[in-house]
Amino acid sequence: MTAPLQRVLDPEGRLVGPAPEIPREDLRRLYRHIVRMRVLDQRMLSLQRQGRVGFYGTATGQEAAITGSAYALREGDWVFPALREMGVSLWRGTTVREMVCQLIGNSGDLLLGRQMPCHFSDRGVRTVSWSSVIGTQLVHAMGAAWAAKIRKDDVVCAGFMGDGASSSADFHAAANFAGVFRLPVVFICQNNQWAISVPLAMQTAAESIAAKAAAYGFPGARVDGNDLFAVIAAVREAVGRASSGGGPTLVECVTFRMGGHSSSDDPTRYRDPALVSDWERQDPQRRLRTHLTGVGALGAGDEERWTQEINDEIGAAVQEAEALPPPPIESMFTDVYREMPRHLQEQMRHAVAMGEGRKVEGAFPL
Ligand SMILES: Cc1ncc(C[n+]2csc(CCOP(=O)(O)OP(=O)(O)O)c2C)c(N)n1
Ligand SMILES: [Mg+2]
Repeated sequence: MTAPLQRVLDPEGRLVGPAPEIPREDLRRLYRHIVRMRVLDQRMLSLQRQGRVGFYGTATGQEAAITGSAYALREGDWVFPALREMGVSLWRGTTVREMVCQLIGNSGDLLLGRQMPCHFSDRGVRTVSWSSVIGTQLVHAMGAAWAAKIRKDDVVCAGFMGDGASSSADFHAAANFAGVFRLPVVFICQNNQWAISVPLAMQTAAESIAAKAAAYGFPGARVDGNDLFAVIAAVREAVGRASSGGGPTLVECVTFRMGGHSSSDDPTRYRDPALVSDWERQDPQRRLRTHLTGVGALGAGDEERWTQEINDEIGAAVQEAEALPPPPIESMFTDVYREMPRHLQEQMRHAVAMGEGRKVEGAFPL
């Protein structure tokens, strides 16, 4: 049987279940974060269209799932993201400037220009580097959770994935091990209905993604991913279970990717616009705004003021980031080995000289 969809805030912004405990000031911060993510997406996609960054993947429509998960995790927990979770790093304190530098891949980039744009991570806020290869981060999350368990650290690892990733072999390996060893891991699936052009119905014959947890012997929750409160409640419960030795949970956040898969995609070629309009009515931002306005947590002018502040923040970040030079050529070689092997030292010498337009005697060492 399909797990019921857990919902606290309906699409009209009415409470239809018990709301998780959230201080009023946090409610305002959470809403502001959703606004920040959305504005950032628009601004970064526009930079991409102008050729100022190479690639971008928006999370528009999925902000509640991302923000709610970030809020429910504890500061010391580790995050293993996929493409759409830059908002988790931002919630934890990564700056917009650092993010823009990563998109450009310049000398201000924490990742030294080594990752594709949007393939973001920041050790300072415990988000771990990931690869484009779908699902691999889940095995990493499971492995880190295993280490935490062995070391008796009270750390929960959150492995994020899309609906497409739930079909990967790595999902199976991670979930299976996590179940057998009762590891402190939470698998969070942002089921946005599409894996590029492949719709959910072509992705799996399972009744839901949450249902897959049963096969691995741990609970699966299926929540309305456009409902911030439902996401917070489910991820909180999962983090509590993991932290108290109860093992893993799979949380499926049912949501929708409002834009293309990435800046390289044109979803109008495979997706009915009526479906997009349907999901517009479920918009996570609007429903939270309606609710918060109704309970007096959001005042007249708050959103406008925040949008202005966020736009100013992004404008300044882009200006500062675009003024930075590329990473130094040496950074292709450094920060890989503790002691750089001799042939790499030689290659570095050649590369630096070539960058300066100098000739170096001798053959390029391979
Ligand atoms: C193993 C592997 N197969 C295929 C791809 C190509 N690819 C990149 S993103 C993507 C779809 C991912 O969909 P989903 O997991 O639902 O995440 P979403 O992009 O919707 O957030 C695919 C198939 C890949 N990166 N890795
Ligand atoms: Mg998807």
